[in-house]
Amino acid sequence: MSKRVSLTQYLVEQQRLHGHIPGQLRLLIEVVARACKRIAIAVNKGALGEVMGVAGTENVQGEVQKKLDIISNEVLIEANEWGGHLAAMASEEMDTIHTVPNRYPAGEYLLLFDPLDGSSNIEVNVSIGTIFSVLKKPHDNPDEIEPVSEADFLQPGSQQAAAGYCVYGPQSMLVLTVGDGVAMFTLDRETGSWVLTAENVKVPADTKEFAINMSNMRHWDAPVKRYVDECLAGQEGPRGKDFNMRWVASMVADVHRILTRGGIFMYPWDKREPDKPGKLRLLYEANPMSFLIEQAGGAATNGHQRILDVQPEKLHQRVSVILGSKNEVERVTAYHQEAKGG
Ligand code: AHM
Ligand code: MG
Repeated sequence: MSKRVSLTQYLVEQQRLHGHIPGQLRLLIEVVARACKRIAIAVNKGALGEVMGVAGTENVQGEVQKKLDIISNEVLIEANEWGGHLAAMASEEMDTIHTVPNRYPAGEYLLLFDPLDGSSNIEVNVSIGTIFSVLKKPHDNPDEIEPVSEADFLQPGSQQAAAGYCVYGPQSMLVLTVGDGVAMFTLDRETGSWVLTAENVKVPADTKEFAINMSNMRHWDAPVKRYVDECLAGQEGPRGKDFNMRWVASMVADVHRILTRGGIFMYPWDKREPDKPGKLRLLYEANPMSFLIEQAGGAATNGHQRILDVQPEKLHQRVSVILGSKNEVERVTAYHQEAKGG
C-alpha cells in the first residue's frame, strides 16, 4: 500500500522545507479543516438531519440565509475561538467582525470565510463548499496588544498567509495554499483524516472551456461579450477552435474544475446594478480563489487589475472576477484595456 500523508504531516513537512507555517498557522489550518469535516457531515445528512431549508433571516448583503449557511458559520466560529491562534474572524454571514472573546488568548491571525458557498445548490444536491482566507493582524507597535478592528482586515489579497476551500461533492476535498503551490486533500470518511491526494497542482495556460452565467449576457460589458462571442463562434471564428461551457453556480465547484483540468471562470460587472463592482465578494471569495489560482500558475483579474492587488475599502466589498488559465485571463483583460483605449 502506498504511504498516506495526512494534512498534519504535510503541514509539518512544509514548515521544515519552507518555514512558512509557524505553530499558530498550522493550528489554524487544522482547526479549519476539522470544522470543514463537521460541515461535510452536516451537508451529507441532507433531509435526514435538521439542516435543509431557509433560516428565515437575511445576511448583511440582503440575501436569504439557509439553515446550512448559519450552521456552517457557527461551526467555524466555535471551532476557531478558543485556540489562541486568532485575533478575529469575518464572514459573509456576519455584518461586522467577530473578535475572539476575552476569556481566550488572542492570536496573530485573522480568518475570513464564506462558510457555505453556492447555497442555491443545497436543495438540488449539487456541490457546495467553504472558502477561507488567512491574514496576519497588522501591528503598529509589536510590543503592545492592540485591539483588533475592521480596518485590520482591509489588506490586499497579496498579503494572505494562507487560503483554501473545501468542496462538498461526491468526495469532500480540501484545497490549500500557504504560498508554496497548491495541495489537495481528500476526506477519508472511515478514518476521519484529510489525506494528501494531489500536490503541485497546475492550471494549464490554455483551455477550451469557459464558465459564466450566460443568462446575464444581455447585461455584460463589451469586452466580456466579445470574448464569449469569439468562444461561441468556435472553429470557424477568430479563435479557430470549439469551446465547451460549464456553469455549476457554486464558485468552489467551478474553481475546483479549473484547478483540475483548466478553464476560465468569469463573474463580471454587469449593467443590472451598475454601482456594484460585481457579485462576488473580494475578501472571502475572490482573494482566496485568486491566491490558489495564481499559486497553480493561473491568473486572476477584475478586467483591469490583478485581483490580489486590489486595496479593499469595505469588509463586504464586491469585485468583478476573471480567473483561471493564464492565456485566456490575459486575453479577456487585454480586451478590457483595448475597450478603454489603452
Ligand atoms: P453565495 O455565496 O451566496 O452562495 O453566492 C456566490 C455564488 C457563487 O458560488 C457562484 O459562482 C455564483 O454565486 C452563482 O451566481 P448565479 O446564481 O448568479 O449564477
Ligand atoms: Mg459565496
